[in-house]
Amino acid sequence: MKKGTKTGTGLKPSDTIAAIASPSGSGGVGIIRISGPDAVAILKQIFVPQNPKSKMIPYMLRFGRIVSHNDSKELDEVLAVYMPEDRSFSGEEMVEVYCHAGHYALKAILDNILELDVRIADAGEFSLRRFVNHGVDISKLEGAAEVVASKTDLAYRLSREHLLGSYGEYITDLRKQIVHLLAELEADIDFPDEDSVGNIGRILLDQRLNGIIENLEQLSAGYRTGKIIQDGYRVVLLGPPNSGKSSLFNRLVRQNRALVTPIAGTTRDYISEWIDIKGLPVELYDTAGLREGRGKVEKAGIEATRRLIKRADLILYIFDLTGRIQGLPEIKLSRNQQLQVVLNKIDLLPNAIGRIKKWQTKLGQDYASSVLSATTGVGVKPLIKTIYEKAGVADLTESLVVTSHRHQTKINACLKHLRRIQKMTKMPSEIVSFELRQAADRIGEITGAVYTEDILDEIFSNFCIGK
Ligand SMILES: Nc1nc2c(ncn2[C@@H]2O[C@H](COP(=O)(O)OP(=O)(O)OP(=O)(O)O)[C@@H](O)[C@H]2O)c(=O)[nH]1
Ligand SMILES: [Mg+2]
Repeated sequence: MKKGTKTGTGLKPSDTIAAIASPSGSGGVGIIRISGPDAVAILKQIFVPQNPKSKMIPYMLRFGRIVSHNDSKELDEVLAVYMPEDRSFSGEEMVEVYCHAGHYALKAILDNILELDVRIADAGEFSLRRFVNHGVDISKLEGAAEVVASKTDLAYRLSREHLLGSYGEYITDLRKQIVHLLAELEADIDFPDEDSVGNIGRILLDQRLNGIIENLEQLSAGYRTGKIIQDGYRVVLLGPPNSGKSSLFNRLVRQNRALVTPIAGTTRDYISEWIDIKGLPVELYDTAGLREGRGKVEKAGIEATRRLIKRADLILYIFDLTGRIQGLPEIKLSRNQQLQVVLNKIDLLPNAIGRIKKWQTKLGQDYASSVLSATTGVGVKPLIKTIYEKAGVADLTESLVVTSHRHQTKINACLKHLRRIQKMTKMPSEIVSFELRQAADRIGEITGAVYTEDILDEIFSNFCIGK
């Protein structure tokens, strides 16, 4: 396993790679990217400019045809551009070809390129090369991937912050503080003295440490919110047959997405849709519930519901207010999961106070209930507010937020080492040094100030192909 620092890595690639960079499906324009020392040479073999006298000038688009390299058969009309290594995304010679977006046009051109001395790019390989050649902060590159994946405006704004680098700068600064502490400590490590801890002194060490730990703890605490904003808050609808799960689902997603019929057992397979509650991305699931299933299809549907329950953040358990008053079935909730009871069909019982009370008595104090009508929409707004409150997302307007599980793991690992020093008042200087170095390395792995090949693989393999 190679270890490296930002400059002078042994990772510099020497081959040329290509990939389709535009998303699959239909659209206006498809993009093919080529990066590496032979990018221009490859283009020359397959591109015939409209104007034969036109020259290859960096960043100037040229119109022409892509032809098959072996029989000169025309594959598409395209625009092509060349970017020199000092001014390209990957930090290598790069070419982009803008062709018609259809899958077959793109594939024909790419196949044609891959028959030359070019390899298909791995996921995230253009970004990896950018990191290796330009030393760009990894958290920025991950921010770019988050921008693409953003599900609401708020998620987009957060990921932009990561992309623009203020988050990475903050992390870099925290690491600098640790490294600085380490340097001061090691200046005098040849004269170990248990009480003074190098030439810093225990009191000063503790003071500095506490400050860093506090900042890291704040970052770590924001992760729950960051994760929800990035990945979404998962809400699963459960309840007896015919209680109105699908009706409520349709009401919340504002379209007739799920089948609704008076027949019990209408929904078998679950469906899901995204909704946006004040920037909170909610992934809502309509399910078959947990009824005793008869038949293979029913059973499979209920099995799927069980799996969904495990992954839910919030369960909305829907009862028909007018139906038989019953308790909740046993559902094992983990520490972070919540359950909210919904009493539906209030429109059928306008004066239902007595009946609502009976339901609440049966269900017990633990479960607050929302009373509403999926059909008329009465009481749905307060439910939406409840969902938002249950998600418990902090106000994010100003703080820097951790959205990535990888970063959170590194921050916590860093904290673990720093807390060890904090806890042991009589720690020999060498051990303090060791823990500080570990802490600095872990947090350095967020931005790529410190990395191993394995870490890079893990990070960039999660990126898209062509990114
Ligand atoms: N009056 C009234 N009827 C409702 C309401 N919600 C649902 N219904 C009716 O109740 C019946 C069942 O509704 P669904 O939404 O299909 O119920 P479900 O829980 O998805 O049912 P399954 O998928 O079969 O488990 C349909 O006839 C709906 O029109 C409501 O708020 N008021
Ligand atoms: Mg249903």
